[in-house]
Amino acid sequence: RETSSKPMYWKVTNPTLSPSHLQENARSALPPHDVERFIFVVQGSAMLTNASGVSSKLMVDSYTYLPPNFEHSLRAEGSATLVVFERRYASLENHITEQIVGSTDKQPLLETPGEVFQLRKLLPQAVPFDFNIHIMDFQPGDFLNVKEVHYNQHGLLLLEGQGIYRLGDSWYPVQAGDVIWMAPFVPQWYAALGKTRTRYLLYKDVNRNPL
Ligand code: UGY
Ligand code: MN
Repeated sequence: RETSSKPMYWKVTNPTLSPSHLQENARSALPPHDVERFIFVVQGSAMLTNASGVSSKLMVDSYTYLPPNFEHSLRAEGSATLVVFERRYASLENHITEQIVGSTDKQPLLETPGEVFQLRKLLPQAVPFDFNIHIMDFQPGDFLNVKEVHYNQHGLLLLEGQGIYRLGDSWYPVQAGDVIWMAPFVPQWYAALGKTRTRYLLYKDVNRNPL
């Protein structure tokens, strides 16, 4: 099988069209005021240092959540490819979020009533968090049972595999490296094809009144 000899998620950074990567020693700036940040490593590694000088090395498949106004710097040691989500934090009285560093493989599988895909969530399902990142796995032939419609938006990166994404009345063949943005209330459905597992990473806004 093509994936067995290649590093995890290699297809994301070796797509048909040339992707952009962080160069060696590249450094991030801070996000704007009140903006939270989530970083997931797809290729290479990145060194995260906080204001007290504490560093953690983020390897492929690991991630960090950085609360709004959390001072940090991020440096790519070699070339690296990161997925970065940023949004203006929807604050709630008496709630704060804290920095999180984790990796997908350490997150437990969650119940998915009525569905067959495997689900992990990278952030706590707690009220202070105004979004979550889901990692969803489908075996070839698996599909979403529910044709979903919901107020939440999604940002999706296909990490492994291939299949068909239905958005409204359009049907898209998709493969590792492809990205989808789903607006609120867009009917959505996925079926996994091919011979290898599909894994995708999915941003979802949660825990806030959408009105
Ligand atoms: O949680 C979700 O909304 C997820 N099941 N949606 C999706 O995969 N398009
Ligand atoms: Mn959905």
